[in-house]
Amino acid sequence: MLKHDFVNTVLRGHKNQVPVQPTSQAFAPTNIALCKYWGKRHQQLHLPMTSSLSVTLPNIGTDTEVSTHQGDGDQITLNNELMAPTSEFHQRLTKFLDLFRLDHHYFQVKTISTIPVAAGFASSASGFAAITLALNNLYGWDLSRTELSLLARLGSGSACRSLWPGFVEWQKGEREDGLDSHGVPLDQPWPDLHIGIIVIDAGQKSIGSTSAMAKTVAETILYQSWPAQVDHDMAALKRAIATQDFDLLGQTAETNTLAMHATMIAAQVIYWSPQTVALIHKIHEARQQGLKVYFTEDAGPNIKLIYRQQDAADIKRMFAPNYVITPFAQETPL
Ligand code: 2P0
Repeated sequence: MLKHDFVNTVLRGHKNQVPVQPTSQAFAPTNIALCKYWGKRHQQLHLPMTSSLSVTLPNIGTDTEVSTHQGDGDQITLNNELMAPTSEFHQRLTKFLDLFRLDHHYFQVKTISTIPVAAGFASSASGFAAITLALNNLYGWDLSRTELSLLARLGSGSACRSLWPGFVEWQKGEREDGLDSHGVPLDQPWPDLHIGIIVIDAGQKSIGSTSAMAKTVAETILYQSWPAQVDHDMAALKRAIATQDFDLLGQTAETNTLAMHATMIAAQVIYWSPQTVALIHKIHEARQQGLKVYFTEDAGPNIKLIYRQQDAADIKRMFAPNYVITPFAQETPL
């Protein structure tokens, strides 16, 4: 009920009961956090313990088409494959759609992930941002980006950062009802910034991030240090972005990732593989030799390199990233 009340509050004044068009389509990009979201203060409303800060990856995300459906349940396809109602994908999306069944019909949802299947990073951020945008069009709600961010958050916390291009802060908010916990764009471009994704394992992770973060919060006293780490890192990242201080940006993002993994390792959640550790050593050695390269890592073994255009050729030669993204050099179709 809590989630329904939240949705009703956000939709107040926009609440068309019936779709204004038969079908609608939307794209949303994925994002990578430089200061991580790790731990909730409210499970149902996806309210985070701390703020976080990400960069949006233009063109890598989810394309979603949604229409109403007269069958006896939601019909959901992912990359043209019909999802079984028992699948985790179907169940998670249906639970989200339940919040918007204003006239009690079902939905047909066609989802195409433009995230390469082999890239080994989660698509829930772009997925829930895209379905929120598509529903907004379908019902003609005409919501602001902030309101869309609030709704997308209910699908997956990190989705609330995927409504804008560039650097986006998810402000954790203070209110119990969660109406002040949403993305805020920084609007400060960094044209030569590169993200290089190194795929170590593209398979399903051993434990999903939702459970992993709950376990970390519940089971280790090391987590108590996390909010202070984030306060420090958020301030440093904002300073780095404002002054284009690349070393400060890279060092802070890398330290923040290591601190997040330290808290989860203390709770017996270990996403690192031997290749992850070897790669971290290789990055540190390259840096000692003068190459300006840093990394970040999410809830999985894969590594994302952070570097600039001037080092792109050396990075390609030394690390051969599987995917290279220039977040500010490409237009984000939002
Ligand atoms: C992040 N991650 O900031 C962090 C870093 C994973 C590691 O946001 O439970 O899939 O749906 O709110 O959004 C992954 O968490 O979790 C995530 P829920 P979500 O990108």
